[in-house]
Amino acid sequence: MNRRLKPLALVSAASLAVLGGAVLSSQPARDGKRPRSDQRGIIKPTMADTLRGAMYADNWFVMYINGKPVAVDSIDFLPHNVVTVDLLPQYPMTIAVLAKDNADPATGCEYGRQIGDCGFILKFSDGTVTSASWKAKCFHHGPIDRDTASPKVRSQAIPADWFEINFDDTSWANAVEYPQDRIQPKEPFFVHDFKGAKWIWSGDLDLDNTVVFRHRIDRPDFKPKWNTAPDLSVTDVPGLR
Ligand SMILES: [Ca+2]
Ligand SMILES: [Ca+2]
Repeated sequence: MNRRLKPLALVSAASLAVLGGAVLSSQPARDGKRPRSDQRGIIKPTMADTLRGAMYADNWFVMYINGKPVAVDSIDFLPHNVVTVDLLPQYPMTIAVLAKDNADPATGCEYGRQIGDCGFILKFSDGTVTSASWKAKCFHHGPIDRDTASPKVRSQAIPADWFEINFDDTSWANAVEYPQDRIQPKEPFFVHDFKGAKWIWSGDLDLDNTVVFRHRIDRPDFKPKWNTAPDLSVTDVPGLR
């Protein structure tokens, strides 16, 4: 069967327990060498093969990797929070993030007629960080001209395949990096490792309210140490494929 390995997100204690149970036969040998294949030639990944991702969005995000949803901000807005996730990497890795400010779609404002700002930052333990090398495109902007007395917005439909590996983002502008004192992240940011990562958004940190980011990581020398792929299907779960 022609199966394509996809990153596996492990976001709950239950899923961690499932994976932990699944890899018992593949724990590293005491000499520290990689596990040998079993009598069937199967080499399973271990948690040592995974990487840890951390994301902070002002105010909300959903992230896809190689076309699969792997993380969603579990808190829409307040309090600001950091989302961490374990990922089983596969390169090339296409990261696609849809991020939203806390903005009323009809006015672009929050708390009545106030203008709120935004920001997104990400760091993976493989060294992947957000920067101006990421692509960014705004799909909802407002209130136009900062007119909160008579607020109007400009929006366009997000392409249905925005998260797909082969989506063509070549015409998109690069993300803009913003200084941390412009973002003013809350306390959870400072208890996680985001060293080296940059705060990014599209061109207007105040008025661009819905933004899609995309970034591809190529590691041509990457060779998985495992030779298995999931047998399960998630197509019976709404929103998953
Ligand atoms: Ca805003
Ligand atoms: Ca905000």
